[in-house]
Amino acid sequence: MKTIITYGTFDLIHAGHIHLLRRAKEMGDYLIVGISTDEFNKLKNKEAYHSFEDRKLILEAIRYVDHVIPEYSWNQKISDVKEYHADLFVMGDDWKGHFDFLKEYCKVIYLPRTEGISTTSIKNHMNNKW
Ligand code: C2G
Repeated sequence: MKTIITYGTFDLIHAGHIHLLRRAKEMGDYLIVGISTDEFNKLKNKEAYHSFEDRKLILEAIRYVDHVIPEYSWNQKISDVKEYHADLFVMGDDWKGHFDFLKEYCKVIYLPRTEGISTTSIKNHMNNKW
C-alpha cells in the first residue's frame, strides 16, 4: 500500500484544495492530511475562518482523504513520515524546495497550484461585497 502525506490549513475549502487532494490520492492508495491547528496557523501568520475542528470535519468528508492528523509544528514532518510509513510527500509548488529535507525519508513532489483561486481571494471578494 502506497501512503501519501500532505499538510495545509484547508480553510474555506475550494477547488484548488480539492485538485491538490485528488492528484495526491491518485499517486497512491492512502492519503494522510496534516491539518494546521489554530495555534500553528498563528505561526504561519494565518487566521482561518473555520475552527480546527470544523476544518478537520470538512476534510474528513472529502473522498480523497483517508486520515487527518493535526499539524502543530514545522518540525513534525520527519517523525510523521516515519510513523505513518509515508512513501510520498506532496505539496503545491508554492512550497517548491521548502521540504526537500524530506527526500531522505520519502519521495517529495510539488504539484502545480490551481490558478485563480485562494482562500485569501475568497475572503477579499466577500469583504468587498458587504
Ligand atoms: N493549493 C493549490 N492551489 C490553490 C491553493 C492551494 O494547489 N489555488 C494547495 C497548496 O499548495 C497546499 C494545499 O493546497 O499544498 C493547502 O493549501 P493551504 O491550506 O493554503 O496550505 P498552507 O497554508 O500553504 O500550509 O506545512 C505546510 C503548511 O501547513 C502548508
